Amino acid sequence: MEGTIERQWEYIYSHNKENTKILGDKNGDPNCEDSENQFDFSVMSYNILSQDLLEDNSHLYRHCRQPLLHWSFRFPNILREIKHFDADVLCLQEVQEDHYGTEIRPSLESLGYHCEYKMRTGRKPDGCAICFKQSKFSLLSVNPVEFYRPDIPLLDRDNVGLVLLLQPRIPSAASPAICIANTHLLYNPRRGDIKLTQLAMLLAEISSVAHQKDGSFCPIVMCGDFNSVPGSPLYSFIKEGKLNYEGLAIGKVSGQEQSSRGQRILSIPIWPPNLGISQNCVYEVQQVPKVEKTDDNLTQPQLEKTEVIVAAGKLSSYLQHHFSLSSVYSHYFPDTGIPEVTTCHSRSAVTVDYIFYSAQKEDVAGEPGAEVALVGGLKLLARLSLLTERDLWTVNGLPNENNSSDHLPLLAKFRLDL
Ligand code: KL2
Repeated sequence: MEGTIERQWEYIYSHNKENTKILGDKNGDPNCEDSENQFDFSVMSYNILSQDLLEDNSHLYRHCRQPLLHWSFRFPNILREIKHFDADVLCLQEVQEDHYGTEIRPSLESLGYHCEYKMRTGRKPDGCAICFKQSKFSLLSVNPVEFYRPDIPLLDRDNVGLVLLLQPRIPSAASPAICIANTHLLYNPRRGDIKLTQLAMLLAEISSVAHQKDGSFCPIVMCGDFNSVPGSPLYSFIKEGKLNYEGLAIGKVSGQEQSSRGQRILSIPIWPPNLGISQNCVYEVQQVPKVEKTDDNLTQPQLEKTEVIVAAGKLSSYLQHHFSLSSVYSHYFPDTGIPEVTTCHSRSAVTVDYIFYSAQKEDVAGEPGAEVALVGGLKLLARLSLLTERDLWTVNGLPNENNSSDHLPLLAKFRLDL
């Protein structure tokens, strides 16, 4: 018997008595009640470890007893976990196509989920799925993103993303849509140039999907396995909305590897213009005047709103995006400073999975010029706490008898104030 580890719910917003109803039902979940002026929903991000990749990388799982690695053992465990947590939205990675068709989709549909799936391009038969409770949302649009581009040598990898626009089902009043994005970025620790470009492509798609008629963005949740660690340049770019990558070695981007000896530094710009994505991670529109196309002058309408002031000629080593995104997790346990991990096998134990969200601004609301762009805000109500590497090795690492992936599921509860 390997035992189990309880993961605790952490209530982030429970101090506000006015807005949070009595906490704690039988599962310890905050009591979520939708009303005319609020909509609560939960999101899970979970890399479920495709059987195909498990078998390709079997050296990572030598610590596991063989029978625990069979799909026929793993799937019932994964489904049990999903059922138990009962999230309104599931962002799953490493969903193997045949398992999706024969088992995953039918099982989730019978639990009341509507499922959308985007398979990787190329030979590996896995992909990303977003499933949502049909009782909570209706589907407005499905937007798959392929990061492979036959016309661009840099983009020769088969990773994908999936972006859905969902309409909350609420009793009466109108609610904005919610944009849910899911991705699994390239693993290769040395290829930060590709990872950053894949991220930019996902952000551009989110921009176009979440964009509302009045020029603002609806609330955004961006989940996935980013194959990058907290504090890395890629991670900081997501959170800060800007990155000066001048002189940065491509192997330093994701923080997975320490040494950058003999590595190329990122070229300026990172991706070629024919990708059609600007340095601020939006699709370039054809009708943009030609003057804006010179090397040193990347001025675009969106850039005028930002406060980033850079010397002329250096602008092009800056990446930007328009969302202010927060991370559900803080990546370290506050009392001990010990890192949280989202994946753990015989070669590594780190955080690479995230739930990012556009946070409601309590203090700066209405302050002119404080925002890069107007993005609809979500309140983080609660998260399911992660574990330390040491915790996980007490149950023989991952996968184990009860946790059947080499990743842990991440879980957050959000509130949208209407
Ligand atoms: O890090 V992961 O596991 O998000 O859990 O994403 C990739 C890796 C996934 C898809 O490519 O397969 C795993 N060494 C270790 N892990 C690898 C390797 C490798 N060489 N190649 C792929 N993966």
